[in-house]
Amino acid sequence: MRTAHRTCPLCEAVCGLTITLDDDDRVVGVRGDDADPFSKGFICPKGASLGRLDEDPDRLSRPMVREDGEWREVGWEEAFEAVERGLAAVPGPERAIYLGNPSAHTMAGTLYSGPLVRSLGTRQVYSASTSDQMPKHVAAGLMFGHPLTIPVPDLDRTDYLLMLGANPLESNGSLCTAPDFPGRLKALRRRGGRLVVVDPRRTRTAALADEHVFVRPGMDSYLLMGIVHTLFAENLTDVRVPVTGLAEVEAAVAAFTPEACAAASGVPAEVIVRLARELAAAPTAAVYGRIGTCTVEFGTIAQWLVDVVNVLTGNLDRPGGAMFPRAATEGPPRRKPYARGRWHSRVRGLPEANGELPVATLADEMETPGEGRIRALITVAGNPVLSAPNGARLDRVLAGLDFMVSVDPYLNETTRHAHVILPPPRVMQAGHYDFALLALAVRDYTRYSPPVLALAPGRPPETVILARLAMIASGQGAGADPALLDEMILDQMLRKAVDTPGSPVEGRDPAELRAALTGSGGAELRLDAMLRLGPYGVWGGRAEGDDGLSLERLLESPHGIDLGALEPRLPGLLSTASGTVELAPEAIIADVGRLREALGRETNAFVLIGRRHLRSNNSWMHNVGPLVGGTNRCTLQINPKDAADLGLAEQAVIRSAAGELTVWLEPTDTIMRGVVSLPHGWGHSGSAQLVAAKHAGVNANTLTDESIIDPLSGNAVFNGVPVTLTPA
Ligand SMILES: Nc1nc2c(c(=O)[nH]1)N[C@H]1C(S)=C(S)[C@@H](COP(=O)(O)OP(=O)(O)OC[C@H]3O[C@@H](n4cnc5c(=O)[nH]c(N)nc54)[C@H](O)[C@@H]3O)O[C@H]1N2
Ligand SMILES: Nc1nc2c(c(=O)[nH]1)N[C@H]1C(S)=C(S)[C@@H](COP(=O)(O)OP(=O)(O)OC[C@H]3O[C@@H](n4cnc5c(=O)[nH]c(N)nc54)[C@H](O)[C@@H]3O)O[C@H]1N2
Ligand code: SF4
Ligand SMILES: [Mo]
Repeated sequence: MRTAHRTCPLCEAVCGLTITLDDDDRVVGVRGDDADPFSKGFICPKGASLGRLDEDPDRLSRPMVREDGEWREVGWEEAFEAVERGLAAVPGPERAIYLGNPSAHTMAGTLYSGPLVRSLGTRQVYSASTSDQMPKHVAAGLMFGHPLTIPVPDLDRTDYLLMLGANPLESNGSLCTAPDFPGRLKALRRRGGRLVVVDPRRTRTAALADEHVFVRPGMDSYLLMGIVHTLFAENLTDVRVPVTGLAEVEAAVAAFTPEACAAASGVPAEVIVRLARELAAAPTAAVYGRIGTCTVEFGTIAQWLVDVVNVLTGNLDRPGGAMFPRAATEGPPRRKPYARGRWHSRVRGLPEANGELPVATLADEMETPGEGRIRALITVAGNPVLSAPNGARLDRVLAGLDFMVSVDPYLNETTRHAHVILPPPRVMQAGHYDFALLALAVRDYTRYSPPVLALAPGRPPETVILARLAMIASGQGAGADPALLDEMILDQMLRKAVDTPGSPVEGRDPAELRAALTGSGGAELRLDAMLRLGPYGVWGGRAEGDDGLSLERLLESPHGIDLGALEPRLPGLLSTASGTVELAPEAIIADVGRLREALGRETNAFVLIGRRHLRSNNSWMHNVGPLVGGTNRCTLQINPKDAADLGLAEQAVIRSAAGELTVWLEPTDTIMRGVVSLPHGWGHSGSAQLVAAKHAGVNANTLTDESIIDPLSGNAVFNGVPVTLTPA
């Protein structure tokens, strides 16, 4: 028996785990790591099942090639040669890539998807971001100058938290990295703070709050507009950071009186006014909006308003408010102002955001004939057949591709359309560093987890799989040495650092710096370079001498290192053209017109929203017994009064503009009238996941409509989908 420590890679909470392995290297126990200064022993059922998930016999252990409808296991060299042939037949602009959610969690995805995208020579770049948080990036880019300059609520110090469209008691938090989110919310209440949750469902998070406010799906922007209107009308604004556009915001919200906003959002006017007064009066307060406010038709407006309120109440960038983390691998200061819409999609003319096109138009781009039609697709850690709007259409269209390669541990609803599947090794065999999530953490903290288990001989880590794909895509061939790519990237990074005036290594010799780096393999070397150059690094960050960070230092600290509470960072962090927080970006103010026009719009009798469950994660954790056991979770929640009015009993047929499903009903008074909720990630079919097949459920994204998006970000609309219901 031995124990190992590593970070859980399964959600955004970055919990430290203590893993017990037997002499045959089988995982016999997983518990929370009490010595982790950030997660302090917290663990959830998914983390506790990591061993089972990792040892799932249905995970692919060798590459698969599909020929004439038959799957065949092949060796790695043969698989990469098949990829080379498949990609060579398709010119760059007709190749596409889709990066799924786990690619934001793996070192492979965070370090190598950039080089892979660039080597493909295409603008057909898609990811789960446009099914998720793209409105946040666009709002942050326009207001703060960079799409990753995203503030997080200072959970541990705030006196008042207004949370919209998030349910961290199930999700464990998102765009707000906070292990033991539930415990942190309880602590907020214990110290006398107030928690208000806005959600069309009385969730477990809402049940824990001081107050729960029902809102009509997709309509949070009205609630927030009403709050901003009140802050101006009652002279409650207290701006403490440098801003431009204050007068424009005041003008833009003029029409959004609490009364008008109440009618549109379903939140009574007196509640809107009271929330505004409470936010202004609280010693410190933070507004936090998540998936329920992003995947809606006014998603970017909602994200903008969240931070407008944080600014107007004096809470942006102050302890207890909404603050900007300082990650250990943060790069040099961001200087270039944000730009979006630099190019547009071929078929629907939709603007790019963050270099990506909306996943809502992926099927159009594969299906519509003409020059530039997507003929080859790479998927990395994604299952868009279950996760993207109108997944049923994607399922049909993927079958028509000339070539598709998937980097994924499973043969599932999406990867079954691939010609080649390249399976990454087990989680325990991969090193882990949360580049993305630690930049959104409620405390500055760092932790590296080296692989717990060695790789089988000849089996490439996922970092190498992606590096080799990048080299194939750029024409260097299946035989090219992936280490050359790493050396090129390291060389560029170090050269840039020594050439940057004011950098801690300005004027030094890149070769000497390169020689100092340690680590086994390109990913560790790159991590070492980023840590050393970063704000706490040995090469001259904040700390002195031995206290500076490097890979070596992290390896000596297997439980992680606390880097302290968040500190104010404005105006230095801003990269807007004005150097201030731009409160009234032109594009957003123009879009407010759309929100105003929709004020008096007639609403559909029933709208659909989603939900998450603690023991699940999107589509891919239904193959582990302990995570799917118990009662069926793929049910349509409906208010019992609505079910009675419609004469619905056990099952119903639900229809939208995109499709229809027969669903099992779960009547519950926790959901507001006129709203029904179905979780996504189910609808398992054509997959080689034998446990999941027994708990198949239905694909909620049969109902979501890819023709409707949030126009500024291109984000998909999953919440507020008009539906009708009839007895089955
Ligand atoms: N209706 C509706 N749809 C939604 C949402 C919703 O709320 N409602 N939520 C959206 C959101 S927020 C997201 S993020 C998307 C997610 O969308 P996707 O990322 O497309 O879907 P996932 O189900 O997360 O699929 C993850 C895939 O990665 C594979 N995988 C797991 N671990 C690894 C690994 O280490 N390496 C590699 N290469 N692959 C791995 C899994 O086998 C699976 O195939 O879904 C979106 N879809
Ligand atoms: N257990 C578990 N954890 C997960 C995941 C998972 O699938 N399962 N997925 C991970 C991913 S990819 C992400 S992005 C995060 C998401 O993390 P969260 O944003 O916390 O996601 P949810 O738990 O879906 O909570 C969203 C809430 O929004 C509500 N809602 C729906 N529509 C609206 C609306 O219009 N307005 C308002 N105010 N509320 C609305 C829903 O009822 C739901 O309670 O979770 C991550 N963690
Ligand atoms: S909360 Fe997230 S990171 Fe923590 S143990 Fe559960 S799945 Fe893992
Ligand atoms: Mo997500």
